[in-house]
Amino acid sequence: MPMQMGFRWYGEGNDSISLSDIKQIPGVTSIVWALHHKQPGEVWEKEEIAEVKKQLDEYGFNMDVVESVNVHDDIKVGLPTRDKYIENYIQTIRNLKEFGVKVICYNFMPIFDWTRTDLFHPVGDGSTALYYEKSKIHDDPKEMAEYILNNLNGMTFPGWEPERMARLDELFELYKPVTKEKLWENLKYFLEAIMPVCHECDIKMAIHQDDPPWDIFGLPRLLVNEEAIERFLKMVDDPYNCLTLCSGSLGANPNNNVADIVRKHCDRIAFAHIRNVKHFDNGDFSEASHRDCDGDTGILDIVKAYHDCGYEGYIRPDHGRHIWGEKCRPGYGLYDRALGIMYIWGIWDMLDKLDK
Ligand code: DNO
Repeated sequence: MPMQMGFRWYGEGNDSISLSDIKQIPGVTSIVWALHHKQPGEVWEKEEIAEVKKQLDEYGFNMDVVESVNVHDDIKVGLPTRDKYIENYIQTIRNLKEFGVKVICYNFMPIFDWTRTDLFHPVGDGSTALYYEKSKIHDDPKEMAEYILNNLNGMTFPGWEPERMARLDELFELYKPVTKEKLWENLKYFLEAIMPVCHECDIKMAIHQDDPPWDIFGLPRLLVNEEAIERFLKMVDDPYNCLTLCSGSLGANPNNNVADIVRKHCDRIAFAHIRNVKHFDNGDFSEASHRDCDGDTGILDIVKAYHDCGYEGYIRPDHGRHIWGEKCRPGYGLYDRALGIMYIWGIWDMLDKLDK
């Protein structure tokens, strides 16, 4: 079995892209989906999942990968109330199992998910892309949250729930005693509680790395480099404790060699995000097309590493640029991600052919 190609879709009425558009991209078999109206900590009910399944079935897509079932802040902070939210998470895993879900992509980033300072930064060729300007991140987190929420055109983005963003002061207060070590402990507690259910349901938990891979606004971030990934995999050494290996998140730090990580830990990668990043000397970075020479992430080496390892898991192109005037969610347009898929297939198919 080759790797399985997926495409992230935000759901009917919550995405400018239709399933019929996605169906026309060669080789996509999985829709990477989520229930976007859910707050972290809520149970995903069977009827709600069934609704999405019906939509995907119509086009012959599977729903094997869900991204994200977000983890409640009380679990990350380690409050006594965490057990109740872990119970809910377990119920969600059991419900997802009924529909054949195989992989849950999640993250353990405090308060914010991926963070950028400019969502539509000119690339220089007429397109725009997500951009990170290091010096801006020392400023007010509220200003940044407001900027991001105002640019989602009324659409929801997991990790950027307006309800949570409205409580930023309270959340920062809550995380004050949470050191990096405490956060590791809380992650371990969470994973150990759910691993037996993952075995029972045959669902892999696949953690997404922190994006960008360093502390921001004084908040600790754990999954930032190879050393941290090794610590994570050993901490709960279980075949169901896996990675969503995100080349772009890790690639924002030029010291990370993603292809090496793929070679070392391929058996624990359940899901791969492939994306290219271009670095600037002052620490800023811009997202780039998937083409290897447009960025510094080493897309050719990374795809080759997956191929060499006989990777059979799920892959999706990650963010794309906004091209050809497309009006879409930041990073999640149709055109550039479709080009990304064709680039990945191009490398993959040629490597297959050379093997024969
Ligand atoms: C960024 C995405 C992340 C990812 C979550 C997983 O575009 O890759 O938002 O979905 O961190 O929980």
